[in-house]
Amino acid sequence: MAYKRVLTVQDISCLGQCSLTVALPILSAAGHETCILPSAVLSTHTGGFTGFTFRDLTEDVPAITAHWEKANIRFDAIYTGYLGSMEQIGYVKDIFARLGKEDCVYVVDPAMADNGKLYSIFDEAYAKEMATLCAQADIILPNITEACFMTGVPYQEKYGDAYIHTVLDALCEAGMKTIVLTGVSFSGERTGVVVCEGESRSYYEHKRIAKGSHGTGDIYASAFVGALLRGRTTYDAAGIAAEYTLRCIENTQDDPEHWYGVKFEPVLPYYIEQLG
Ligand code: PXL
Repeated sequence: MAYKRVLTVQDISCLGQCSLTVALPILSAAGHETCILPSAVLSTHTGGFTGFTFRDLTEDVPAITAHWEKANIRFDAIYTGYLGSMEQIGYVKDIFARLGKEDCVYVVDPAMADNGKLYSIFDEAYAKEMATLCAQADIILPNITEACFMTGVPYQEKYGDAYIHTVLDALCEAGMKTIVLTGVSFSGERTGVVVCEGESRSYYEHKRIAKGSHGTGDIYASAFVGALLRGRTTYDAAGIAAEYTLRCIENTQDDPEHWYGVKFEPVLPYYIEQLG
């Protein structure tokens, strides 16, 4: 098995089972060397907690990346999630240009919004800037809300096939390459992801659990990148990540005290098994 070195850029939410606290264990479980660049340190994530601390690490990024470049450190994949500031989007573009190996895979999860709303620290200007980063990635993993903020397509809670094609067309027009559009649900019982590679659009559908859960976008993206770097196709990696995320939610849904994230750790053996 090829041993890949992946860099992931996202925040450390000290408590909350999202961003780096899920990316690092999931990518490690997939068998990859996982390097991290923390974009910010928060006491908790921002979804449902009040009074959280937030230390923006933007200032530290240039020195860290300059050190890596000087030490000749390069990555097989660079995968970004929740960033701490607008300025960091520019830094990530620079990291893409300088720190990827020749066949590096660039994956962007534009983690900034859900259910029709931007997360608390972001605004529309950030979303537009994020769209320019997504256009530089090989693969992006937006949910419908993020896709709408990046393209200006009005967000709809209920939709059919035609709406999803409109959203994907708008992303393609904005220069996005391979798109894994998450949380695409045409009925109460089923949900899924659409994998769009040029003209080809394929839907991976699975059981839907009505209750929304924090951090599942990050779990999904991390499991996707882990599977992709194990040589799976985009569509297969999208399916493996979907099944793993579903089981993480199922493993948590009966515990009302665990409202802030999902218990993904006990399900890691299932994920590893799927990777073969
Ligand atoms: O799961 C996305 C995420 C990541 N990081 C922070 C967040 C959120 C979602 O709310 O607040 C800090």
